[in-house]
Amino acid sequence: MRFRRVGVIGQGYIGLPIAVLLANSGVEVVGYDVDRSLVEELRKGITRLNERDLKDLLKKAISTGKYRPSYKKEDLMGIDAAIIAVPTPKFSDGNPDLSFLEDAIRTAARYVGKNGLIVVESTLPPGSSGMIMNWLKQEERSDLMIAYCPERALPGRLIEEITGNTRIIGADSLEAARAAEDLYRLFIRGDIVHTSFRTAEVVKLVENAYRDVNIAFSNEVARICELLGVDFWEVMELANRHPRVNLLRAGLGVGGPCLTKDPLFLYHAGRKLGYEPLMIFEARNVNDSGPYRYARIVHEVMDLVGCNGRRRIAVLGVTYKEGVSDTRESPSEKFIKFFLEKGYDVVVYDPRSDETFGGARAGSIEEAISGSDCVALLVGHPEFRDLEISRIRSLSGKDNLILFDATGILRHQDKKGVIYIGVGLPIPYPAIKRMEKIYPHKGLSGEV
Ligand code: SAJ
Repeated sequence: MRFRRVGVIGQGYIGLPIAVLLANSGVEVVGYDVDRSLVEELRKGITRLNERDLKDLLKKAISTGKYRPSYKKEDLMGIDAAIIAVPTPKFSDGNPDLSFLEDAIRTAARYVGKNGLIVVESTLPPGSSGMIMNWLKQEERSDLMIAYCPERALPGRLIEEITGNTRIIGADSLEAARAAEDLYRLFIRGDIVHTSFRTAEVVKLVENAYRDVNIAFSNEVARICELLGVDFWEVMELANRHPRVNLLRAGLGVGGPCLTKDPLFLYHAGRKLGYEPLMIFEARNVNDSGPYRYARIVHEVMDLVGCNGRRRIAVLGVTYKEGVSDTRESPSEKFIKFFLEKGYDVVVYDPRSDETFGGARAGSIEEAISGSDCVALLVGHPEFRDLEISRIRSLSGKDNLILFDATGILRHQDKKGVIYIGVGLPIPYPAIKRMEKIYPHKGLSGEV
């Protein structure tokens, strides 16, 4: 199938890169989004996403006139295909809320030309294809072809991964599969593999659930190491020398819009059909409980050290992982809120984001640390890689500074003059070990 004009619905993390890549391949692209201010920025060549090469690709696509951002649905008129990249559904009352998706599908159905194609990139709960077919029927568009090509790109490496990764095309007709492949071949060089719509739904969810479960395993091993007085990071390094072992990094928790939600789609799908997927659920619980666990340990150590008066904690890093500016579902949020609720002064510094989750924003790392009783390094941004414990200590001006390191970055340095608490490292006070019995982990409920 030949594509002259394509609509990309949703101009966020996935929709925007795809729209500009397609436009630069010579196709006329309408990038539709409901967010008017976002569209106005895009028209000026400005993007909020800090992704390598994206800015240049956007500028080029605008200058050639092939890419047209719009908040008006009518601008989608005359498209041969629509790619849907709206936010993944959220849960409400244990069921996925598909309203964004429904709106996008109905919009596409009104503007895609006869016998055209709709491709969904957004993550779907298993069994969505039936619902999509139904919406198309209601719109009297049973002529349209439909395919599911779940995105697999890693934020921080979006362009590289969108163009290079293997793509799965899920479609229940050969025609739709071929049309989707023709469209995707215009901007990707990775392999393309065909399967059924439902298999593609499951594959997407399995990928993120797999990662979540694996990280939960590392987080659990790290907690055991803390109590056994063993260094998790050394255990990880040594175990990973086994040819068939690959432990992921432990940390404060797991964040971002994908791993925090996708495993639950899989969990609910199993549960609805009468099987309770315990491991997937417990992995979510372990990862979700991290911020509370470590906040409690830090708080308890503060009590033991006897920090009197109003306490001040400096939080370094609020994004959901290192090297990005995205703070969605960041574990830092729960950590910060714990201390705000306990009445601490929380001062936040992140070189990549202005978000503070209710804390006060510091303009520099020095300003954040100065006068703090505790410094919590939560995210391993490249900008924090050269931090030195001795400098942190002198900037704080405190004799008994508590230094919490969720990243493992500082673990090899001399800890003189600070009380160092690190994820996966022996817990410094015997009393803290008793906490394990007092507070078993509670994650998804958000209870402390
Ligand atoms: N994390 C760890 N330890 C690790 C790696 C990550 O604790 O060893 C944490 C991160 O700090 C972060 C969370 O996990 O809080 C998620 O980060 P990530 O880099 O693992 O993944 P995302 O959420 O940025 O992107 C994932 C990717 N999925 C997989 O790798 C299976 C990406 O390919 C998907 O396209 C994306 O989800 C998505 O949109 O679904």
